[in-house]
Amino acid sequence: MPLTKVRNQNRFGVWVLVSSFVLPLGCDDTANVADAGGGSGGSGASSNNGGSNSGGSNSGGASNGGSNSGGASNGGSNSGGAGGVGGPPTEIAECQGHIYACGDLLDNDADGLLDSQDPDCLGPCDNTEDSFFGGIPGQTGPACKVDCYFDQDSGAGNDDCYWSHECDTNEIAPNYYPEPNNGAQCEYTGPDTVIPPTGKTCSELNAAQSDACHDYCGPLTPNGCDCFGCCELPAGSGAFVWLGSEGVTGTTVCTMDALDDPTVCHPCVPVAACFNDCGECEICIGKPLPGPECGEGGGGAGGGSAGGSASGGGGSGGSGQCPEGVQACGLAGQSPCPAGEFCNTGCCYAVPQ
Ligand SMILES: [Ca+2]
Ligand SMILES: [Ca+2]
Ligand SMILES: [Ca+2]
Ligand SMILES: [Ca+2]
Repeated sequence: MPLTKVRNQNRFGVWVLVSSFVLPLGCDDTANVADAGGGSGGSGASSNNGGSNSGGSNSGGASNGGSNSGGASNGGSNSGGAGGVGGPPTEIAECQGHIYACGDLLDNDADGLLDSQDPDCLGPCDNTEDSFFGGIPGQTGPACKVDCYFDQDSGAGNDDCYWSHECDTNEIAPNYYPEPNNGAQCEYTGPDTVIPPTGKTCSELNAAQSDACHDYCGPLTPNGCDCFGCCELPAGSGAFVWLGSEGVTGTTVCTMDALDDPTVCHPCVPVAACFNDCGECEICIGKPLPGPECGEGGGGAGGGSAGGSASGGGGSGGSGQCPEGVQACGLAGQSPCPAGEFCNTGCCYAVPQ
């Protein structure tokens, strides 16, 4: 699969990862969040407790859901949100049959943001709501080797994604990032190093991963990250850190507050072959939500949200928040993902099996 297709596929597959300063909401759904841009949203001036919501018709371009005539909203004071973070997920999101902190419908770190709403949650296979570290034992894999970071296991058998930090130019003395805890074991020795069991060089693996890797790990990979957990944080900064960072003694995890500290959030070089870039109108970690320039539908889709009988899943937004046919999620007024799917930086994708 060519890279372009992959990017398309993932283009908006995004966790609802928003920097804390644009997350003024508590757990109340929807929003009168008039900041942070976003579309002009549902025009549904509804009232609480059963007000009928006329819903937002997306005027911005081809919309999957089209104009939504809205449903009766039970609780949403959907004021026609001018963007802002959407309501909480309503379905448990499993990770290969397991339920972790970022898919359990609980606000585990009590910051008012639940699962995919929480900027520290990078998918249903993330077991920490208070850091970027996945927190699943063994998830970071054996020394040097990395497979799809956003699944539950530490092997490439299920995802066919192959990389080694021996290919990362940061793996040099004295720090050996992004795996300082393994010292010189993963030392970078040049782009022609062959990585078993692939028989391919670092250069080749950087240039191409298999279709199976793209198919499995692509929908799991948040905007701004490669499939091996090397992410631009915050989005737009040009700085990349490895989510699996554990410190030189294996005792620290990377958080939003520590992004500038390489001893905690270790630098990495993203793998081009499976990098999901952060598009201008996408939801990305640590970046303000898409603004009006992204189309009126930016935050608009779907009237009658918030537990109401949301008729119509809402348009996908004129901004092209998601690829055609993929439900948008995460912004004010957008419906939660259905059962069996999770909200990955703005789009609903099937949970990993
Ligand atoms: Ca949770
Ligand atoms: Ca939380
Ligand atoms: Ca996390
Ligand atoms: Ca795997």
